[in-house]
Amino acid sequence: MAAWAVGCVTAAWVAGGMSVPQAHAASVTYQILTNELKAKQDGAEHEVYRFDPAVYVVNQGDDVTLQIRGFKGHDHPVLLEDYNLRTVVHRNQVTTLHFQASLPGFHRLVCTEHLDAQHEGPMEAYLVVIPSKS
Ligand SMILES: [Cu+2]
Repeated sequence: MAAWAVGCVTAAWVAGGMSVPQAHAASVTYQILTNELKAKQDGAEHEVYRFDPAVYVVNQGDDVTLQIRGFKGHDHPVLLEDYNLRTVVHRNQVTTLHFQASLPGFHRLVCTEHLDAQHEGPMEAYLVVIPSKS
């Protein structure tokens, strides 16, 4: 039930974002935390790092700022694939990725140190750039 409710909220939010007029580029800022989840499995403690939130929807041409606060973990080297933007997020610091959303489509933001389950990940997020109508 909880997962269903979250899915509905996300879907409604994404649908709402797609109805935003696209005549003018906007400045969009997302505030993001590096988060950590822990669970016991088979008697052992496991950790996974995450971006929170992890979905960023913008319109093509928007001026986008991702402010990533290092909250859990030490250093997180991050890469916004396709845009080829890299930086390192440090604990207790806010690191900014600033760019124009020129490439439409679906793009991953990954931490290159926590890429998969073997490396306390996957620590990845998703930038969705809605194509302009022109
Ligand atoms: Cu990381």
